[in-house]
Amino acid sequence: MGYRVAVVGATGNVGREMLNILAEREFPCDELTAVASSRSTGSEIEFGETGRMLKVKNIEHFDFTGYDIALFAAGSGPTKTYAPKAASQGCVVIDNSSLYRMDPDVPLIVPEVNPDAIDGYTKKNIIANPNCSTAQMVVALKPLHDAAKLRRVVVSTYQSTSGAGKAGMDELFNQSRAIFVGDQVEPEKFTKQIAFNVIPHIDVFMDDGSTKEEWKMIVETKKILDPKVKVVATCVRVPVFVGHSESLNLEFEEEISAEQAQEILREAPGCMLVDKREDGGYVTPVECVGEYATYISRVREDPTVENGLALWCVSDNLRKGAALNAVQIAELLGRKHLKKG
Ligand code: 11C
Repeated sequence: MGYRVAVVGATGNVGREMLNILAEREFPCDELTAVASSRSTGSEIEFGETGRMLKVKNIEHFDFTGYDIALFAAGSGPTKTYAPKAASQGCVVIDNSSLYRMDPDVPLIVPEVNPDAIDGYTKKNIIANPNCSTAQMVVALKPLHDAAKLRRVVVSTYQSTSGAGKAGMDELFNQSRAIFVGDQVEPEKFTKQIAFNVIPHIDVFMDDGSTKEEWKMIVETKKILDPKVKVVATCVRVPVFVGHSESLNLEFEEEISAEQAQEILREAPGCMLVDKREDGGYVTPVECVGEYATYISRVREDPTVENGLALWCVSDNLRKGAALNAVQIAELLGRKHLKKG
């Protein structure tokens, strides 16, 4: 016996990946329903590469009664209206928006890092999925924190345009083409030209001069990993379609060598160490597209601080950063709480 599952926002970048990953991982679904806004109602979407087509239902009229799990990838606006409705109809919501992440009554889960925190989901029947930049970072940090107690993280991100949705990817494509043929380019989704450029600005500005993306990386890391860990982030959009990269500088309470860190990361859940210290012996975003792991490269000691390490990590932001993590949460929920069969 399997679950009755709804994917809300099924036609967007993340919703499509949710369907792909449910199919790839053979998530036990007795029923699977694609739900989206009225714009997509009635269209058909393939369930992964199974050849099975799902007719998209309208969120405005959708009844979640009898559904076990709803994976939401609909953005904060629709989530605010429909997630509480689904939760009150007895369906557990796993939400990819930022709306509930910092709610003390909603667990914020990365299964490799804080699986036991999921037990608190019953307060609201909602579980939050972190920001893509946070998810891959905490997967890399957790085993090192367990080994040597992390004190401070300095992170700079190199985030792909798919983090800004399909419109962000289209803008990169159209601008690149326009520049090649000598046409004028006007930024639309991004604040400056993204083709052949980098933009040190993701999400809105906060009063202290940081951006909301940077703030999310700080507060979400504290909630998932450890409230004592200090984090400072600089988040940058780069002209890449899929795959977020991060440069991390880490300070630990205890001594840890680069070699020890490599040993630990080689075995750690969700991590894939590719660190050959030679030309090409590291992972770049194009190589992680469609993959599950957080790839870690360039592990080295940072002699400018006590017990310091520097490293590079890359992951598919639509997968570990969003859809894969959500499906892993559903699997964890099934194992711990919603047992079937
Ligand atoms: C980006 N990380 O790359 C963002 C997208 O809080 O879920 C995800 C925003 C979020 O633009």
